[in-house]
Amino acid sequence: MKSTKDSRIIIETTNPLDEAKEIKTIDVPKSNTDLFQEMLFPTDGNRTYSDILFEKTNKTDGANISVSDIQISKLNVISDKEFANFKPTIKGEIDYNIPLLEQTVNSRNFDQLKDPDIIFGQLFKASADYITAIELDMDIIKQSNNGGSNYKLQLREVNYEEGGPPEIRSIVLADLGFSVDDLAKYRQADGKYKFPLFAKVEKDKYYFIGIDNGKIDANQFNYLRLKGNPNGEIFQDGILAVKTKGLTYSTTGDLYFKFFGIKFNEYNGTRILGGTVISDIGRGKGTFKYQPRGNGYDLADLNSYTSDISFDSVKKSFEGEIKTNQASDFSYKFETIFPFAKFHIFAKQPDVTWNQTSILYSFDQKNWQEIPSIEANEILPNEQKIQGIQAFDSTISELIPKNIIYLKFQPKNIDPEKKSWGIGNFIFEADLKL
Ligand SMILES: [Ca+2]
Repeated sequence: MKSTKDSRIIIETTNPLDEAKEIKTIDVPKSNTDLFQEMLFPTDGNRTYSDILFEKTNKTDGANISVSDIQISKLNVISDKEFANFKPTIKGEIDYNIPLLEQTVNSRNFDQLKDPDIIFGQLFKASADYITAIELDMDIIKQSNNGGSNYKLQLREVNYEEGGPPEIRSIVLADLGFSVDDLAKYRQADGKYKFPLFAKVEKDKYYFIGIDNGKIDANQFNYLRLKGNPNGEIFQDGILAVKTKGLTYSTTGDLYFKFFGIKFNEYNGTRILGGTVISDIGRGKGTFKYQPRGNGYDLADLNSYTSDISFDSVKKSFEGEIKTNQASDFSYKFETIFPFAKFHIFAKQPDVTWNQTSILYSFDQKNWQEIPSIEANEILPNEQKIQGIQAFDSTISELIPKNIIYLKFQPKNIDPEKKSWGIGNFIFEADLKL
């Protein structure tokens, strides 16, 4: 929860008979980011409660409070005296805004994008494994009605050895389309433009970030004038590059840029993936629960993925493309901290016309077992009935408790007529021994 002002709320369980039982009254400090709150509480054994009520103790204190991602777990206790021994919940919180590499001199204008069919930008050596955003500095040169067509901000692979000629490759690792009219939403208070662009990269390898104006009618009255440093010697780990008609040319100078990356939560050196909650439920038992959060960075939680894999935040689904002679798969590695002997998978096919999916699990990445699925019927909110949708709802028990499990997702019995495959509403849960 977060609040625009210091405030205080009372939290109660209630039911339709208006019977209420207070869980806790808590102070909610002013905060720009969500603060995690955990409460252990007994219910009244003779009553059934159906709702949780959050209420400000002073309705007129002017604080705007938001509460999100509420979870309730049933605890394995007999008396609330046992609450004293509970371990605090471990949550995977990721900071997506860690400053990485930057070059902040912006004294020179670069006019390359006023010519048609240009890809122009910066080669750089990646300084971390993930990129989440890039900030650029530019002037928008436009005539009144030219706002509609799309530029593309692209992160591409390059062939480059220091000192040699660069080659910007055709493989686009991540891209973001935007029109001149969209730019206002990326504009920062200091006038720079910060674009969200997620990519998993290899540290110490060179990449290209730049803008493709191929869809724009570019000329001296309609272009993006990028800014940077005329002295290319100051930033050593990269150069400016232009690609046109399939050929790459290097040019003197470096852009103004700031890259941002990710920092995962760790617990005793183990990375906790973003959508994870590890909870104590009492008497030596705990639960591990993971589900993608749909915040645009869900690929960061994957252990591996082929370049065609994307996450659709609206459909809450991973999607891959089926192409002849090209692998399409992704995998998770879950480290549960505490051992588990039983786990549960829940998932379903995002679209019944897509190719079905195999989910395999392994504890050593050598022996893989397929997780069974069924074909279910689903009734949509508009009462349309869908038959034969692939669904996973499986519990698997292991004799020897494990701390690490790998899950691999790939298209099942490929039908070459189908272009897409994927998985939606995915949840992984394990019963932990604390
Ligand atoms: Ca340079």
